[in-house]
Amino acid sequence: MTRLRALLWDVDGTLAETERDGHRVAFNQAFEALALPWRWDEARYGELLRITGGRERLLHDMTTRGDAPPTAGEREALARELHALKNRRYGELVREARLPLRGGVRELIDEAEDGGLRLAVATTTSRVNVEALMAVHFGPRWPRRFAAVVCGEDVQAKKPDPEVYRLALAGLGLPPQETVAIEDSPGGVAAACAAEIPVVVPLSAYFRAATIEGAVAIGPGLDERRGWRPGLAGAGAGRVTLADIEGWCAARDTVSQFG
Ligand code: XBP
Ligand code: MG
Repeated sequence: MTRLRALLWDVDGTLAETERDGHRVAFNQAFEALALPWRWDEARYGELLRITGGRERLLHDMTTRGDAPPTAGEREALARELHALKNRRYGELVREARLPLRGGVRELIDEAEDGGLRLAVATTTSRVNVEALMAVHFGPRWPRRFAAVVCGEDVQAKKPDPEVYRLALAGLGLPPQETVAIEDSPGGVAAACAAEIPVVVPLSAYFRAATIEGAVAIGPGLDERRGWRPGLAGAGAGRVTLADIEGWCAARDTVSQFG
């Protein structure tokens, strides 16, 4: 059994419910700030999540609206302005402590560090958003704890492209089989799988009913032992531990779930 040497963390939906309670809310406040009548309710935002990248999401949404600016250049400029406003407001929401870490995240991070594993971030969100969230939850010295931090600006192609994961592996100097990704979305799982990294999926609010291919384990959250596939021994009280994750990854060596 290959020993795990690093945990690779997705951010949005995995570390915290940032999409529903953070980015979506901040996008709507940006629309309001520019006196636009547009609003994204939870259902519409859920549909839009298949477009990764906030600016790309805005541009896509504009193609569906009759009241969007007529030229590509104007739409680009508006998307840039809205995105900057959204990110500023998102940072404020984070600093107002509106976005707690999901259950079991801090415990697993601490356990991994205590066990000598390294940590990385692999996300397609903007770096400024990652920095805001991490500083609030892990303090100003958080970059010392994360050996590689790869964000949306660092890649040519966002998830489901595997580039973000390949860069994180290069930053860590590790082969994929010595790492595991923690992801919440089909696109994120596809990205990690394409980089040959085993993936554990604590489903987030938006993806509870999603079809997810290729993960080594899927369940309701890292703070819950019940409801995981494959199941966990002693599925009573307690959280998902590093030993559970190592077990799932080892089982994947013999029973491929990637086919
Ligand atoms: C999440 C995303 C991002 C965020 C918004 O990716 O797709 O676009 O919704 O962030 P991940 P930006 O789950 O991989 O972190 O507005 O900064 O793009
Ligand atoms: Mg995510």
